[in-house]
Amino acid sequence: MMNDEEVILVNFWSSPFGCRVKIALEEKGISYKYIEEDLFNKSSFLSAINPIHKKVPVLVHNHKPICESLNILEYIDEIWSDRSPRFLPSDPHQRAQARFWAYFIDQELYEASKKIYRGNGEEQVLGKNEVLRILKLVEGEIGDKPFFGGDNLGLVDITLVPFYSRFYTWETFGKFSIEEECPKLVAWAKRCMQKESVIKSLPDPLKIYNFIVELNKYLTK
Ligand SMILES: N[C@@H](CCC(=O)N[C@@H](CS)C(=O)NCC(=O)O)C(=O)O
Repeated sequence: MMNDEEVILVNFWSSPFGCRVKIALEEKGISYKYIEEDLFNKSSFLSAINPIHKKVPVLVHNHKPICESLNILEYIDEIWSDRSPRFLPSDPHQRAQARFWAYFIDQELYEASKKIYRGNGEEQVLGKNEVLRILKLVEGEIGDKPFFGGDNLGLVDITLVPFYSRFYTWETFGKFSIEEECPKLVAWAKRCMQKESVIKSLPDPLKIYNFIVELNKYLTK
């Protein structure tokens, strides 16, 4: 990386979306400045760099903002294409498949999981069943490879693994075991946890749990 390049990540510590960007930057060995955004009192800087959604993460590369985590992952892979690993396969069909699964996870998992820790009774059961349905579908895609990306982390791995630090919260609220239902997926997550990039980027599951308990109280005040 040229020394005059400036890379800034604007994020909130618990964000699974921001966690994706951290892992991607770590995997590529890109040094960056981290700015923690207060989502309860958003800065004018956030409004300036993400005027449409005012959400994190935002990557600011040489003063140019890039929004939406999956978009940021592809940007990182493209800009630093000379650095391994490549997050997207070179074969067009495999690349389209990787995008399909990354977008499937992105569109389905977070919303379904919220029903487990925000909902009660029937809604909670619905959330648990939806989460398991999604995880099982994704689990079916890994085959015999160590990672969805093959021997290295790829787009699908980086999209999904941040949610591993939320499994404890989902399981505690929903009273179920993901490992019992999706053993292959949990084995994959544990393999990911052996990567320095992932260990450094994932928040502590207990800290996430405590944060969600407090957030629930705040939201129902
Ligand atoms: N689709 C977006 C989702 C980003 C997102 O939902 N970020 C949350 C933090 S986890 C946020 O900024 N929330 C603030 C808000 O909703 O006002 C992405 O992938 O980057």
